[in-house]
Amino acid sequence: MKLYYAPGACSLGIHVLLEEIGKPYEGVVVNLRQGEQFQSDFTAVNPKSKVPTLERDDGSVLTEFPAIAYWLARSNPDAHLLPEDIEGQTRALEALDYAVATIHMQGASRLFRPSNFTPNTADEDAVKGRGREIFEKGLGVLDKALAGKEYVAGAFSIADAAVFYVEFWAANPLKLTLLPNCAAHYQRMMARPAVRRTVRAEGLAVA
Ligand SMILES: N[C@@H](CCC(=O)N[C@@H](CS)C(=O)NCC(=O)O)C(=O)O
Repeated sequence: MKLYYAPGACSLGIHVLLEEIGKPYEGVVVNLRQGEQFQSDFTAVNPKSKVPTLERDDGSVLTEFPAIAYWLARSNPDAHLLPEDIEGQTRALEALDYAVATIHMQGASRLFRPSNFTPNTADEDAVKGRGREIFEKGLGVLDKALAGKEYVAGAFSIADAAVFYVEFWAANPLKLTLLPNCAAHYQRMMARPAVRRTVRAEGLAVA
């Protein structure tokens, strides 16, 4: 397999899952700042111009964090990346979707790329402000969901990989103080050998 990723981007979560699984894969860095996602070498693989992108051993390509995470979990049952029971699976998907579709796509995207949300430079601070509100509210919801739990759906699952990358953004580039349950979850994640290997492989400086 080949994982196309950008250091510190949302692909961090899929990178963690690949390390948890432990099968061989190649990491390919896509430099988003230099616009490599729009160059033909990459768009030939993923015309959406986004990471994470996973090229499987048969050459087929998967995009979208939830789909990649779900496929990795279902095709590697020994890694126990999804709960066995339907309630646990549903809760894992619920948190995964919230982290990716709301906290990331609606909150962080406004904060990091305000120009994608308005044609007027003068409005960008307002866009960022709304992004911060969505991002912080989202982390508040996750903090409540994590009360009394080590991981989002009980045992470690694909949901934790998604929650981890938004916590990572909060703690690092955004320098926010995580609420207590998220802070404990973030530290628990950082203590996992697979997460340590991923952070090292991506060359990330962490708080
Ligand atoms: N919906 C996609 C979102 C992926 C995404 O937004 N990735 C960002 C990095 S965190 C990206 O590749 N951005 C490049 C760009 O927007 O130019 C998913 O779930 O994988």
